[in-house]
Amino acid sequence: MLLQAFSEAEGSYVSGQKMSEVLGCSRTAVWKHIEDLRKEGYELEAVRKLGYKIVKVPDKISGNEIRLGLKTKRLGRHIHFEESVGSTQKTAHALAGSGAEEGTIAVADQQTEGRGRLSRSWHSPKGKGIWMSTILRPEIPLNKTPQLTLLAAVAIVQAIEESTGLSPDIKWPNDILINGRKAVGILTELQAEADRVHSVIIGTGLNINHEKNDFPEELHGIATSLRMESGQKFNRAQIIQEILLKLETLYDQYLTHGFKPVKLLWESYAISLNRRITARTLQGAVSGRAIGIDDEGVLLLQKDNGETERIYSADIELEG
Ligand code: BT5
Repeated sequence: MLLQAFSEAEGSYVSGQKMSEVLGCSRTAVWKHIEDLRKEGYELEAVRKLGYKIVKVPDKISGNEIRLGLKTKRLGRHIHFEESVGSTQKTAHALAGSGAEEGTIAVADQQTEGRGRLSRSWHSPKGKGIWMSTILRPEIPLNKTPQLTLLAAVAIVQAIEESTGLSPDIKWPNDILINGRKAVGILTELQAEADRVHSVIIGTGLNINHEKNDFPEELHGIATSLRMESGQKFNRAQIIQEILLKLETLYDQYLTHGFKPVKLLWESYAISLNRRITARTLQGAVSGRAIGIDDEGVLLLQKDNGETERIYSADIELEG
């Protein structure tokens, strides 16, 4: 409740009077609540006659920290947080199935069975990253849903740029790389009937405060974190807020203006375009030049014989 008052104050001071009203206690009892916040890791500044203001939020994501200062209208307004969970995708599927509102997020401090595409696993250690699934309910045909993976990738890149000054690249369809190593994976899953999308669940795994040895041996050389790339630690809740804000802005734009503006942004961040690549699909490997994505988000690969192949789903290897 007290945090709600700080959130509404949008970074300015909350007076003792206001706090005692919100908490329904005497002004002298307010300090006890302030002490509780300090014990939880909040740093507060007190100024006579003005009251208190939060100057530092602890690196926790239990819901309150995400809400405090969140600037979105819909996304992240309902937060389902768990310390440890199998997979936030699973939680979000259950929430979506029982009617959760658009914008609901499932987030955890740790995942024990984090997953990637094709049942691959996603390493999600405690307290190091963002393991989050966002429920969207767009009224779009099924074949357009891959566009949302690309949209999410753009939003996350923008949020990383804004929060850290780093310059990530997107590798089609769902990897975000920094200096060639993977910092983010996106997993988009659907609840749909033949002709109707009930929900799109966008899973985001973002490595933030890992040091090299926080990754298992097999990921050394492949994976990286924002900390490893910048030498700085980051507040995860603030990055979640930034992701949700960018995601909401782009998503609203997408719902009114379609995929075109997202596509242009996506292309500006893509490192997999205009290069020779090998796409490994379930049907086998195809090599050629990645010449673009079409209006549905499908990758267009020009083979050596000049034919263009449409790639719907694959792992991409960049050559040269
Ligand atoms: C992905 O799959 O990149 C999608 C990952 C999505 C994870 C989020 S976390 C929140 C939500 N809940 C879930 O359970 N999942 C989502 P894919 O393109 O298949 O890549 C998986 C591959 O990335 C693995 O086989 C490893 O090689 C590598 N990998 C695993 N963990 C990683 C990590 N933390 N950082 C970088 N690479 C990793």
